[in-house]
Amino acid sequence: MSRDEMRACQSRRLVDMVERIYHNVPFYRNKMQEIGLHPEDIKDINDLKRLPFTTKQDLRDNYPFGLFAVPQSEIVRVHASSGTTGKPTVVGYSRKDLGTWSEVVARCMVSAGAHKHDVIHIAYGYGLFTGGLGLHYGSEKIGATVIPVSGGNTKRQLQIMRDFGSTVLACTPSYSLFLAEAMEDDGFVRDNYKLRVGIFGAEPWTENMRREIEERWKIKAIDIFGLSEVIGPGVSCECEYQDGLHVEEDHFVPEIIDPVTLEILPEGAKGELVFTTITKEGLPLLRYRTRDLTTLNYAPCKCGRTLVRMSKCAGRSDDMLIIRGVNLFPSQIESVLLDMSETHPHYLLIVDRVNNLDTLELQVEVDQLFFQDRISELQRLSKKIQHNLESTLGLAINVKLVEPKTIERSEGKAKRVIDKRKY
Ligand code: DLL
Repeated sequence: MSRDEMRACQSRRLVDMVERIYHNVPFYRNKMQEIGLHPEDIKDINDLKRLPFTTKQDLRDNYPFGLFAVPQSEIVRVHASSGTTGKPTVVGYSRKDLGTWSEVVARCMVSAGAHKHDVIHIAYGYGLFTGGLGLHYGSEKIGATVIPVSGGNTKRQLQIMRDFGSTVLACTPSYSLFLAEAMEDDGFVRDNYKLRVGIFGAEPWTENMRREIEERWKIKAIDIFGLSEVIGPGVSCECEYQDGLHVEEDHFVPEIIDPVTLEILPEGAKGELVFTTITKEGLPLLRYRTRDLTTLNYAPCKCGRTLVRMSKCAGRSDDMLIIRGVNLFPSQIESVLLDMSETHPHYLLIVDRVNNLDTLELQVEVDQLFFQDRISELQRLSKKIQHNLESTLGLAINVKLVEPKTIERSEGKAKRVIDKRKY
């Protein structure tokens, strides 16, 4: 599509979307009424900037299904990702949304160089996380042979990839390096694999990491981006030129704003990525603040695609961490600790990457009374904290108990996280 055609398509879809959410979602109707905006005021895509923003907090306030725009009977799938505290962020899909999702992921797979003769090994987690099932249906749509391995059990992953002749690997970039290392350690031989492309995302990664993956696996490593709230993986993806991620902008309209002033920034400026979903039925989102930092480039790509490209995401404007592909807010740890009487909410999280796998150590201050107890009691307590954290966050964290008042206090914002990872 030319830019004019794309804007015409976006305009039609935006007008329709605003009409739908105004009438079907009280939250959006109230927000628009507060600023005196009516659906008929939105005439084309240029009016997008007049509409209000939506945030993760809005999803939380309307937990679990309050922002859905169709009756529950029309929702055919639910996924979830981490919220800022105890409650997850819940997303719902109508049947049409699942079709859209398969379509955008299929486009991503094709732009990454995959086709119907490929054997696609999906090692993203299957379940509430959108990675596994998102890549799954998009890969089926292009007619490839899909292997739904899901995460974990590295030896088995390697064996299946080798024996089934997998040609495409889909997982987080750090796990692909972990697999490469395990392959060498376990005496598997690269030449016995048919892998040619990797489709990696769900966490930030650098050009250095790309080079390392490409050298070790002798494959082309492609970046795929997405977030559950917008649809899951498939919001954008690189092509063979690896020069920015093509945004599926006929479904998800991107804007870049200054995260502080909320002003829209000019093309090429780095800022926070905002998405409006113009075709989704289940959970349409108006100007959703992703908190991801990137830039947009509207120049057509060498591959011929005219879709706007976003640069590799280089960070976030909030404190969300991504650990082995799992999103983690420090506030989630805090709420687990606050629920336990033996600990204080004074903690320090140390994140590192050892052999390409993220590691987490949590130092927690224990109540003085408790600290005088026997070692076995302390061990029991640290196991209990570890268990509570794992069952709430879905992440294994190594817990180290420390005496009261040993974690440095700060006069300003408490420093809760030390991230030693070098991407
Ligand atoms: O991570 C969806 C996904 C699955 C994308 C598989 C790609 C592959 P969430 O769990 O909701 O969804 O996490 C979304 O992860 O806001 C970014 O901060 C980060 N993220 C996702 N992809 C990339 C990427 C999935 N390619 C959050 N580069 C987003 C950098 C990424 N960050």
